[in-house]
Amino acid sequence: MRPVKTKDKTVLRSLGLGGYFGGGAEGMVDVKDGKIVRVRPLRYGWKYKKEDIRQWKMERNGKTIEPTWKSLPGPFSLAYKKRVYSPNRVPYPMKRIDWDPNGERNPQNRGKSKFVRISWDEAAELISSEIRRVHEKYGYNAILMQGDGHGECKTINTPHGHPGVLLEYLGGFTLQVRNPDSWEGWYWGAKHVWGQGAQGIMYPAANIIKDTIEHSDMVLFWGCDPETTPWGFVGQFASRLCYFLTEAGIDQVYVCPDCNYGAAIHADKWIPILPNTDAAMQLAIIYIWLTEGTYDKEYVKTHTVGMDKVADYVLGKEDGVPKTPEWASPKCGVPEWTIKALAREFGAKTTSIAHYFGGGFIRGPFSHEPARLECIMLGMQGLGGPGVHQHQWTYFGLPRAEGLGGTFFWNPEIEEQLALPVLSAVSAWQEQVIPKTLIQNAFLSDEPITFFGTGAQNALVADQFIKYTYPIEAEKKGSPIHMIWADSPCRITCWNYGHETEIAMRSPQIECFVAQHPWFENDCVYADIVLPANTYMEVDDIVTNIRQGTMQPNIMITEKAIEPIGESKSDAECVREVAKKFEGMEEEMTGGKTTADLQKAIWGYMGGEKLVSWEELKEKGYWIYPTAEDWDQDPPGFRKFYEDPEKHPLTTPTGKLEFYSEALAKAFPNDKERGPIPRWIEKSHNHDERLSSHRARVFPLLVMSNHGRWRVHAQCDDITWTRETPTMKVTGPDGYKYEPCWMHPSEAEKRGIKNGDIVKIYNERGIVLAGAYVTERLRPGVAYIDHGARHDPIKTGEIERGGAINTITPGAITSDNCVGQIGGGYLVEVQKVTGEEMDGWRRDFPEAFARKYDPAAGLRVEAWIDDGGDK
Ligand SMILES: Nc1nc2c(c(=O)[nH]1)N[C@H]1C(S)=C(S)[C@@H](COP(=O)(O)OP(=O)(O)OC[C@H]3O[C@@H](n4cnc5c(=O)[nH]c(N)nc54)[C@H](O)[C@@H]3O)O[C@H]1N2
Ligand SMILES: Nc1nc2c(c(=O)[nH]1)N[C@H]1C(S)=C(S)[C@@H](COP(=O)(O)OP(=O)(O)OC[C@H]3O[C@@H](n4cnc5c(=O)[nH]c(N)nc54)[C@H](O)[C@@H]3O)O[C@H]1N2
Ligand SMILES: [Mo]
Repeated sequence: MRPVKTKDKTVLRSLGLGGYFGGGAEGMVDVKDGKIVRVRPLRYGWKYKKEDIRQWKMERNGKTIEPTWKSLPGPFSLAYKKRVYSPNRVPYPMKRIDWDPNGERNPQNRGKSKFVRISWDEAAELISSEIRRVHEKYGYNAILMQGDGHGECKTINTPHGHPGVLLEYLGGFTLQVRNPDSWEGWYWGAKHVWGQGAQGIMYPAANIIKDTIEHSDMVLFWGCDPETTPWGFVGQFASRLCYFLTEAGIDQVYVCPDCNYGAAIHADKWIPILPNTDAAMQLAIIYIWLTEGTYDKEYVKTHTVGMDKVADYVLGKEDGVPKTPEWASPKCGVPEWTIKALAREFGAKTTSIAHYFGGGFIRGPFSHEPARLECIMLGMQGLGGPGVHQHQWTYFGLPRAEGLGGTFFWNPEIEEQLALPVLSAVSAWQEQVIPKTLIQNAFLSDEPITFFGTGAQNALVADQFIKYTYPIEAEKKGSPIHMIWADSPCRITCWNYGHETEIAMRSPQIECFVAQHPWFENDCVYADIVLPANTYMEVDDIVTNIRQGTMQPNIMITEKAIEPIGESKSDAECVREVAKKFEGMEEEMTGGKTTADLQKAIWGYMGGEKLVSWEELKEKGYWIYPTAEDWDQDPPGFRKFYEDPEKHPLTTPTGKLEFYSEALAKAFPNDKERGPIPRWIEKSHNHDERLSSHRARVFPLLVMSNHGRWRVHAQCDDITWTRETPTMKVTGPDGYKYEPCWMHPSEAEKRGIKNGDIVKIYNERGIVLAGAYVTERLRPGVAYIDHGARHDPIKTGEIERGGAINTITPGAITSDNCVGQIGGGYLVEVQKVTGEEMDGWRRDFPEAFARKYDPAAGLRVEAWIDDGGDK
């Protein structure tokens, strides 16, 4: 029998969903008859032999670990063809039916009225004439670009920021600055303790994995799930490493409210803590060390400042309250004997702490406090010494590759010469900026808003001491916002107080809202014009998979897999369609370069000639960096500082670990939330979200909101294969697939809730429907629901069916002088939704329940098209 031909071609992809930061989780895509038939891991040996690529090896107790010879993408990456062919794709340009730029704009109907098909030319004409009108009437700063967000790994067609390239040529624009969402606590807190690096997590991180493997007795996975979140960016190598720790006899202790997927497999001990109460337990650990003398006193003397002030607070000399385990236990929900045992183990054993990307516990109210306390704990145990580090588990810290360094991202030269928006999302470089956490305030308030620090992710710590105002002065062309161009329309689903954002999007001040997106979801619902962008399967590009968590860093040419779906265009092309309407602008933007020219130019910027000839790269499609011969010579983490703090100071004002920050004391003498030393804060005028609050009588559960195992934020909520798992969606009695809300059996029973029931999670900010998932894998006192479920409003600003929990997160920022966002650690109640209540909503909001819905993938795009998409 002749073998069946199962594919016509195989192309390469970087399947991580981090976006512009470069890729990871490489894959191979098989295409037959113009359709994607399967996505599979990349066999590194497809075009290379193992001998061609130097590999690394690490050892402990006679066991060894080395990279695998194929990539290990997460499940949603392997299922991504379902995302590409989703019934949720935007098929053609659309306009809201009752938005008329020459007549009534009906902003009050955003989120309610449907859309009609328009041609590409009409769309470009509408957008360009709106830009001209707004420029003339209000000036260029009246246009806001929302161009940040994660997304597919592309370079030339990078998911976010292209509108900014055009608007920049046309004069400028207001930038929505993406606050350091993953890093809030580290950025606003830890940076003041140890300086260093962009986001505030410990940096440099070279070789800390090797050093931990060789020297640590214990790793604390503190607010970390290595079996879930590494998937989003680089795949599953983090999992292998945890199995290796077990083999090598290194203890793994998990501190988290849920027995998360990593804990379930790898934990020697799980310590279930209440959300956002870590600071209490940390203080009690420090109390034990101080009273039992089990910390590195010599190191503290030579490497740190302010231990005395912290000790005064912890021992109760400052406020009369010693921060004992007995004091901490009712606050954090961990028995005092467990706290003591952990403190003693941590004090006696060589210990590192692992997070993946920030960690769930530093995105709550006052998140700078637990972050700073962790720096102090590590400092008290000799940070930088053998086996004492803070990890971003496998994201950083794997061996250095030869020749790595010449990358395209964050390279202003490339931005300038190739018109690629490489800097767009993370740096504030426009004169008028609005932090993403303050967007609704900006639209709803008549007063100017002020804030300390733009929050830009790569800003120096000095930025946090600068006061900014929006709008800037009129002489500097400051203006309130009147038009928005968003290529990452998921503010509602991923940021603070989404229900208020929904109301803000209806402000008459916003005269035109353009959303450019591959899928009709989330904020698109509130748009006036929607442009169909396409996915990485539909474009030629070039990407680097250089994240250290990628076991074999590489460059790859990603040849188009399929033709664009419907009338979609790449993000760059969408913007060029509009640019065509401005004389000479398209030529200006591209400099006459084709995609093929750009691929070669980018490879050149990366120092490509030194690595591999262009011809070889083109022919093989990818190039793997060998491990550097001298990789194990890099000093691990803070080792140089550890060895000689005078010669190798940190970047803090004193050059030491600042347990007490003189800079904060001077700049913000009246700050009760972020003082010069970290403290336990029961409540403030910004946040009253503790179980001790009178509010907890009505809202007695604390929300934990992780990063979805089966999604990357708002991405991939429509993948049919993963939606079948009960931890991704709970099928309600009405057939709708609800977002799971985990509850402990004791909490469920109290409320008469059974597994599979439709429940409502609510507080003063609104109601979110979910499906009950009753399990002992979550401690009592907590309601757990991931962020990012697809927005499906029943009543705008009030009731949400899709499960987008961020519609009811607090609107207030981290604390007075920190424009960070709150993801979890706030109060709610959960109740069973009765048949009567559901019937009432069905009666009052019939259009919300009549939307075209497909349980396998969720809402279909036709749900929002006026004629049901029949035209
Ligand atoms: N409750 C809670 N909230 C949180 C967090 C939490 O822990 N709890 N975590 C926070 C963190 S750390 C983060 S990073 C943010 C993430 O928030 P975002 O980065 O905003 O989330 P994403 O959904 O990954 O990406 C943004 C949008 O880009 C779209 N996109 C993807 N590829 C493309 C493309 O090629 N072109 C275009 N035009 N669009 C594309 C996606 O579909 C999505 O709508 O969420 C934050 N929110
Ligand atoms: N599958 C998948 N992968 C992703 C993403 C995704 O959305 N999905 N997002 C990507 C992005 S942008 C980021 S920033 C990273 C995020 O990576 P992480 O920051 O590591 O992820 P989180 O899920 O927010 O938090 C990790 C764990 O913290 C625990 N936790 C939650 N709240 C608390 C608390 O109050 N105290 C303590 N001690 N523990 C707590 C939970 O067990 C949770 O599993 O992941 C990246 N990778
Ligand atoms: Mo993030």
